Amino acid sequence: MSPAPADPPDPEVLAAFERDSFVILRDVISPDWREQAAEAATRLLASRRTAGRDRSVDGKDGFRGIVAMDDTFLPLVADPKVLPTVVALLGSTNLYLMSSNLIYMPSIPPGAPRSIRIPSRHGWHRDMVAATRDLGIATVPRLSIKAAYFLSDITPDAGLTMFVPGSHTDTGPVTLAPGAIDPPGAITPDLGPLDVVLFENRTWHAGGLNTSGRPRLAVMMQYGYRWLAPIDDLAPGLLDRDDLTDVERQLLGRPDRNPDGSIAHEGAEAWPLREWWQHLTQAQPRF
Ligand SMILES: O=C(O)CCC(=O)C(=O)O
Repeated sequence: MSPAPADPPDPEVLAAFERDSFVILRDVISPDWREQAAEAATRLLASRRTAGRDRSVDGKDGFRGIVAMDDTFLPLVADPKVLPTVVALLGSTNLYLMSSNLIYMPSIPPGAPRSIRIPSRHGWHRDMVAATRDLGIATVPRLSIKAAYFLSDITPDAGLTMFVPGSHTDTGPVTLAPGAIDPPGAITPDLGPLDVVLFENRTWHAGGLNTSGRPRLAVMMQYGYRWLAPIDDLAPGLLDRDDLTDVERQLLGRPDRNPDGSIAHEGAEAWPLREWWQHLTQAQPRF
């Protein structure tokens, strides 16, 4: 199978990301897919499944590794409207999908007791906390890009992910005024239902406060270098499927192995994305 046609990354999108620490890509998903994905998400959440489940306080729920749980999510793996920007921002084709994360955030009525999004537990963070701890907050590099899709109604009170613009180059922790739950300058992106927002591991972000009266459903696809450890459980069954492209199989974690199972050189199995990128950009491979 060939990968879906794609356009080279838009330099203005890349510049906006470098300035703001996040960028919105417009009209990426279709209304039909969005509806199907919301149904698939609701089915998963209603199930008793515990493998990969990620429950938290105040009714937060979700799953890690959803691309292996329902085929509805597979088209996101190598979404042709997203992948070129991800490759350009990470500056490499030696990439894979570290995580596909469904996040269910219940609505909490204004004034109702809650244990998140309070001053002592405001929720602002950078991703890949272990990398930051090991390498230092000022020096940790860009390691991953998250693409966040929202499957439920988007209203100002829906609790979309919030960002501190420009924060990927900050060299210290985020600071909040006493009693505040958001740092100065924090914004909620102006997203439409078919849009996706990209951000990186160093972007300071937090789930907003959902007071909409409806649950908020989000899917976060996290791409990173193939030498980083996966966050989700491995899904070897997906790698053998013949209805996926080689690019998808790379992104789903095909290891550097020869067909006979022997060890191939490091990066060998990143050829699908490398060839795809060369074709897309006509660029000589740097990687
Ligand atoms: O649920 C959200 O909006 C934020 C999720 C988040 O912080 C994360 O994926 O790191």
